[in-house]
Amino acid sequence: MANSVLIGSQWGDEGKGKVIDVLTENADWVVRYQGGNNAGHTVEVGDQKYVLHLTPSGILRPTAKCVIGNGLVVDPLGLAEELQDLEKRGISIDGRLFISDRAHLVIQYHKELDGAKEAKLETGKKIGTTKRGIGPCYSDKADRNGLRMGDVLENDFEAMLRERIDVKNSMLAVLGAPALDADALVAQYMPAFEYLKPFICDTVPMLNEAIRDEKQNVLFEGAQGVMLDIDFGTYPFVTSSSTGAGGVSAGAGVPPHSITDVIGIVKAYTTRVGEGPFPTELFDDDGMQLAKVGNEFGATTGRPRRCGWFDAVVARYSAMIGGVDRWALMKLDVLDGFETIKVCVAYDCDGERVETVPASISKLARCKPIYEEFEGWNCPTTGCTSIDELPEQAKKYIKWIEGLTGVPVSILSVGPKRASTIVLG
Ligand code: 2SA
Ligand code: MG
Repeated sequence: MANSVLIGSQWGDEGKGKVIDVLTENADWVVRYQGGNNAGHTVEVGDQKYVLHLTPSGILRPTAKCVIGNGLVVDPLGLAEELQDLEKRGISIDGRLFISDRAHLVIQYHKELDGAKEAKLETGKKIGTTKRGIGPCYSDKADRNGLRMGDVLENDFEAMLRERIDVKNSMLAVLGAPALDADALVAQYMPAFEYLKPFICDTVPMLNEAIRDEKQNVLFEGAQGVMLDIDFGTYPFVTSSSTGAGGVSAGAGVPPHSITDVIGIVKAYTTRVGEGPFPTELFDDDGMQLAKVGNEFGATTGRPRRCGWFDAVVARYSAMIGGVDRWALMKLDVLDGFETIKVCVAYDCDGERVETVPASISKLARCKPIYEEFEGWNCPTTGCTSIDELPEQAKKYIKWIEGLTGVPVSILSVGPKRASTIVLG
């Protein structure tokens, strides 16, 4: 039995919710291991649409157990609201959802600091964060003064919280932002903590038991993408967690060799929200067409996404770091109407051919894509439910992507519905 991980292999928003939904069919456990509610995974089940920010997507499969791992930063207000909403919609969570006592808490001051820091940065330096307090919360974790889920179970938790609010108010003052009212915050947060308490536990032993059990499948659900990874992404225009396969071990407390299957998820083109270099970004009609047909607006913030052609340099880089075994190739149908499709096969940087993603963002910003062109299929693929039904050119495009990246395509998506996801093996 497999322990799989699904990792975003571009800049996030590749359609993880949809693939997770297919993969969870056989999963006994679904585990988030990094990030927070800067993620937004959209899953459509029948005529119902769910956008999950912190809850693993497996919650929509009644037999799957779900873990919010230690590597996450959890906004308790957001999580309580999300879970209550699921309960209202008839999804049972009791005995199925486990929140790591080691996961860190995002409190209002993190969100305020996120916003205030961004506001201070001049244009061109702004990260374009989701303002969910992600960076400031991970900073506190690294700085060893964060609050963790397990603290909520302690008798002196309220005092701990008040002390932190005090300290953060002085930081907000330095940034010229108004102080927070501790009484109001405590009153606002305590009901959420009470609601979440029964779900908080030590998730590490239970997960290790599950991964050792040959009869159980564990699926790790990545958020964001490798190009937003704190180490390997386009730093500093990144999120603050390890978004790749390497994040699983640290973010869930399981051994690295327990992962037996790495699935990288990519769109048939590329998108990015927020700031930072993006070599294949398009500013022309083709870019508009990708945005429009692909409905490229963020699930979390509603922001329009920047669009461009598929970047094989990025895909190869992600595959190399994560050890990607197979691709989930998403939104192929968005390319249906293009006469000509382009793919970036390498970069030209100051006259030199570059085959991998450089660490320096100023170098990456100078990288011009070297494109190869491909004749489009110019007909709808949306109704296709098997690879055989695809137009010949679309099949060739898939083979071409496989050749350029060295990784086989094993899941293909040609539309938003469950039936439009084709599993190739
Ligand atoms: P933050 O808020 O500190 O994490 O922002 C830092 C940068 O990271 C970008 N960012 C994202 N970009 C794309 N998708 C994101 N989340 C997906 C969603 C979820 C997914 O649909 O919302 O695909 O797993 C995401 N989260 C953060 C952000 O724009 C900043 O550039
Ligand atoms: Mg998304």
